[in-house]
Amino acid sequence: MASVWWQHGVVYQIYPRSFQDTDGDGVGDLTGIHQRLDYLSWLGIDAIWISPIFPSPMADFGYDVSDYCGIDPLFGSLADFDALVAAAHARNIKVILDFVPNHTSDHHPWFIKSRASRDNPKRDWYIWRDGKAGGAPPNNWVSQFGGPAWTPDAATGQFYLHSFLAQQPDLNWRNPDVRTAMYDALRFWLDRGVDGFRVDVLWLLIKDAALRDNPPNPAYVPAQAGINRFLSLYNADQPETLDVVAEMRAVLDRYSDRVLIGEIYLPLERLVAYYGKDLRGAQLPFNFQLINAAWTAPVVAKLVAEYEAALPPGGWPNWVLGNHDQPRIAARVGAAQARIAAMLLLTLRGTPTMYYADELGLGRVVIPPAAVQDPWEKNEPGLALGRDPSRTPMQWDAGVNAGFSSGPPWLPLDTNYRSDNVEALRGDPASLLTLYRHLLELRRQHTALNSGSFRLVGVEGNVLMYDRVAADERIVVVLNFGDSAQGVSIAEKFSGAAVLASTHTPRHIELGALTLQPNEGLVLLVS
Ligand code: TEU
Repeated sequence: MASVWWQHGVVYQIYPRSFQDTDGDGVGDLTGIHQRLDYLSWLGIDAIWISPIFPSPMADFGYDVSDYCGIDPLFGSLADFDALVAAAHARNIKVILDFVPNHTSDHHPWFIKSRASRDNPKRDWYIWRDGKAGGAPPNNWVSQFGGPAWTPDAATGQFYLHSFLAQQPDLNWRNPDVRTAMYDALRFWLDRGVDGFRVDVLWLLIKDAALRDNPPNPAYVPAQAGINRFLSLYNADQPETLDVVAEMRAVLDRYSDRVLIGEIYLPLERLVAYYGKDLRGAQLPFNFQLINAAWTAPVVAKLVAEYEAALPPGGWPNWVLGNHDQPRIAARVGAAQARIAAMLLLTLRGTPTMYYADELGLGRVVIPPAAVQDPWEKNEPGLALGRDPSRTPMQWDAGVNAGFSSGPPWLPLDTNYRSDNVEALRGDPASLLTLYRHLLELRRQHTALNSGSFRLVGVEGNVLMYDRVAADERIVVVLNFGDSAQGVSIAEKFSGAAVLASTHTPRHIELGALTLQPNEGLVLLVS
């Protein structure tokens, strides 16, 4: 393998509250992740990205950080963290942390000082402005979680900006002292052996210097989240943001083999700018296109081709099917197509990121109103914006609380956990888990899959075909996005092909003719 680990490897996202609890409080912890490393080795992933584990009041479940250089006692201690990193590295698993630079918690000592007085040295670390006459906020910006992005603070009579909850005040990234402090935090973890960072809302860090009003969004309808009322012209994706990304990258580049991943929800042409000038930006600006795409072969073919074409020279692609903010893939496309999605994710060119429990086929877990946790759901109820249905506990076995915790879990388990759990599915040759593990193994074994070229072979009806080629091997992937059988006319090209993987019962290819069964996908070794 010519490429580096974050190129040929596979990232697995762990939502730590929901992976494995070891102290019975119903919330997962670092020791739990440590104890489950053997599962991750068995599965065959290369790196774990752990959602935030830092001290936090948990208003947004860790995305409100009150100390960038510690571990919240809910998850364990720094000693537990060091032990986890050592144990992961011993198994050749890299550890990626979640860095949340856009905002802190309102409990962070920096913000407590900043709000204390207008002349406090930390005042300018956050974004404070006078309201308009009559007490209106400084501008029309909306919080991602509903309501105005400004909250008045009685102590000093000004408003502070928060792109998310009022408990998540935005840092002022135009202030050089903020940058220095945040880069120090990165080094704190890099020195402890962390292999990289997934950076939260990277495209939001810098705001328009004049804080101008956003223009209304002509396409907005009231059934949408309030954030969609305006176009994010002045509160997002400002040109100076790319300077910050380059600076973060420079911090990582003082260490060997580290990766900078950016969470960026932007249209393709803007997303690829985050690779940076001369590729000195994020190595992996998260590519979320599969998350909102209509699930058909023509649509997916088009978006893959456009993405490949838009990449800067040398820019390494990546693919994401889901995360802790999105409906799960099986909820979006159904159980049969979740197998196609797995095959797609693990055979496209570029680094795949898996989301925990997607390999078990978890769907949308029903959360009774009284059990709702997500602050977004609480702020904007009734719009189905809640993220709890994708954050439920990992299902390890058919025992008490699915083996997740000895105590009541913080979110309910899926009712299917007695059958759909790791212990039951790992022994079943037809399970999605078995398919994931097999595809991960193939990806590791075949240079064509982990580092080879990509070419769109064609689309026929609802079947997508592409190939991956390395020096001495050609692998063809054929995916039926539909639920009816379909013949594929280019089958003669597959003569002599060996089936490396199938979503269905292992089968061989008839010479000169190939009819895909409904929802069937095949990975073929052609030569
Ligand atoms: O999410 C960023 C974010 O903007 C999401 O809310 C996203 O826009 C939405 O889910 C798209 O449908 C990050 C974290 O991933 C999220 O969990 C945090 O709540 C948020 O930032 C604030 O830190």
